Amino acid sequence: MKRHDIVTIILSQAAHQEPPQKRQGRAFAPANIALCKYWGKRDEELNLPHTPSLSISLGQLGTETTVAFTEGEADLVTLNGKSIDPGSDFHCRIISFIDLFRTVEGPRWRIDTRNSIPTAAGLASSASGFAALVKALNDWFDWGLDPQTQSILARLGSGSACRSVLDGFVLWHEGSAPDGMDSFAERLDITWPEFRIGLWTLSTDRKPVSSRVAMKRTVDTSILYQSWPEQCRQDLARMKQAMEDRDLSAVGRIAEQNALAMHATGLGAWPPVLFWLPESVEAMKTVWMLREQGLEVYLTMDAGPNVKLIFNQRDEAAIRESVPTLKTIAPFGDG
Ligand code: 2P0
Repeated sequence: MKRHDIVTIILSQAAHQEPPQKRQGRAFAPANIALCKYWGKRDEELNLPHTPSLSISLGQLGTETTVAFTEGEADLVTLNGKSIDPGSDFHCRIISFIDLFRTVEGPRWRIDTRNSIPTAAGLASSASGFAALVKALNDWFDWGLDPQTQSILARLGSGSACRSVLDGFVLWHEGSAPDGMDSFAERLDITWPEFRIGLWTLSTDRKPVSSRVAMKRTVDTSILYQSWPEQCRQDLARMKQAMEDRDLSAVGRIAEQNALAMHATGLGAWPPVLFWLPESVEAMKTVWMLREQGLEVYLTMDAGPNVKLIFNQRDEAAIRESVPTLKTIAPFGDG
């Protein structure tokens, strides 16, 4: 099944199918951090995962996108006010995605994106980027699609983008249907005002291997990947319960073990996949030292060298003493 087939099916159910009546569409989507990770696809074309995953959306931190027609001869994509080179991967990925929603003959489009997070620093900017784009298209064309359906469209741009369509704790159902219509994101009905995520940025350089490539290599060659799907499902069930119980130590421990297991599958691949810098290892040791001193702080890491901390509001000041550069997010607002 091709991405275009899925878009055709979904848009046949949209409230409006005509060209946009509004001058532009605009939307914001938050970045998200997975607490149980998405790592490995059963379908590369549709970004269908081998496992379910669970994330926290980062409130006001994310991507704001505007879409409109342009008078120009060519499509225009801007990022934080600067136009993007049409030969770049970023430009190609966006154009091949918007081509799913338009005909070759029509006017060209202008896509303006603004990120409040460093692009390609392992802080999931492609997730908020594709989620904001789908939400902006839904606004522009007045499709009236519900969040679940928008999450399916966002997934076609980037897997983790399906979780960025929603706020709070978000579960991405792995699904089993070949067309992926049962692989969508859903918000968990849990509010936890004291829950905090800390972004410990160690490098904003572009990563040497993309998540897409790293995931594929891991699935294809890692001697450790076999155990991953089962661990993920168990972690996810325990994590959901721990969230319902507002049990920070359980949530933190499951998230940290899940992240380190994901990175271990990469080390088992060939050629090995390692996203960490020496500074990442130092940061991990700092977190473990703080825990030995009695602080409830846990870590998670994605496809990059940066470390994200999980803690409770009451420990923020103590953690900040050891990590002064930490950027703290209150995903449910200040509790
Ligand atoms: C996650 N990551 O769950 C995991 C953990 C990175 C590590 O989702 O190929 O950019 O576009 O579906 O979504 C990053 O992968 O990959 C990711 P594609 P994506 O957040």
